[in-house]
Amino acid sequence: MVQLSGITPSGHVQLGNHLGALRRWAAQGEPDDLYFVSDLHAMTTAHNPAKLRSLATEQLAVLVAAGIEPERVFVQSDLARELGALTWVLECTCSYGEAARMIQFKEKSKGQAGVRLSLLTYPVLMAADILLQGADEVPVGEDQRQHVELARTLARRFNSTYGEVFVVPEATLPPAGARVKDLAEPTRKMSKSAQNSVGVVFVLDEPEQIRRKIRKAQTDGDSAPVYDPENRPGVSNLLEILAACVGGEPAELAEKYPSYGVLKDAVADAVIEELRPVREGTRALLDDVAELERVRKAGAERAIDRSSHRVSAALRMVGAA
Ligand code: AQP
Repeated sequence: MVQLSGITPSGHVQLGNHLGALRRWAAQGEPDDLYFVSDLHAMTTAHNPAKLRSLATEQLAVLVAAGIEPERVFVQSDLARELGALTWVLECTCSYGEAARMIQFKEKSKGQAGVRLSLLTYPVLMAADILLQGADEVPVGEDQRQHVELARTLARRFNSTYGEVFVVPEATLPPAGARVKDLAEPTRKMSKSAQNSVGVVFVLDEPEQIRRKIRKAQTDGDSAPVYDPENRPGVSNLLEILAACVGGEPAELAEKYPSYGVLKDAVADAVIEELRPVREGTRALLDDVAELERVRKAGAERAIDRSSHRVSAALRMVGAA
């Protein structure tokens, strides 16, 4: 079984990415699972090239520092030749209507001027990511399910039209985990590309920054902490973060803390300790340019070795090589 998951360098890695994804990826430890930095997906809307490059490098370092074996990690654009060729073959297997009906495209393009064509076609690139690696399972949230469904359709159509090349992937639900909310707007999820970062804890924030952000977190005004996600999303978010870091149930943890001040200090301590090894490991890797370059090159070579036969076969079967 090969599982494939990605993280997009649309901003600095935040606490939610760590608790909801990276930490689990590192713990899963299945030898064939693959994790990648999807930098090509960060280009479907206006982007800054230098920033994209540095965020992709940073994310690679964060993935490795979070404990994911370097053998299982790669940067998407290092496979640009293979993915470019396969995306084209898959675009020639996909109808315009199938791409245009993607809900994410409709939502993200609505009312926008100068929408990039790549916003329409990026689900086909995503299909290429999946099919190139022969992934059996793609754990995704609800918003990405339709895209994995498209990858399934294209794999089946290709296989039945030209011959068996692709594994037909399945969208799986990631195990229920912490859904971390923005500290300043606790009804929204914490996001690396949030307009306002006061409520976002980044993995590379210094301990004092983390403490400051948590002290300022919105806590719904009542005097004692109670776990009630519906009516008290701010304090409930803090309790969920604490539970994700130290274990236990949020409702039980609430009883241990008589005031918001004490709770916030405990959450800050827990988050600082949770992120410390990732922050220190990332910084060390970013300082060791040669080592990071070696990890990146080795990851790319392995990912290409494992998968390039599928592009060659697909091109041959469509009559293009
Ligand atoms: N707040 C969150 N709580 C729990 N898990 C989260 N993830 C993201 N935010 C939270 C998980 O992180 C993984 C990688 O995310 P992604 O790069 O694919 O994009 P995303 O889900 O859209 O993450 P962001 O940080 O919100 O990015 P932007 O701002 O670009 O939209 C995924 O497994 C995701 O579930």
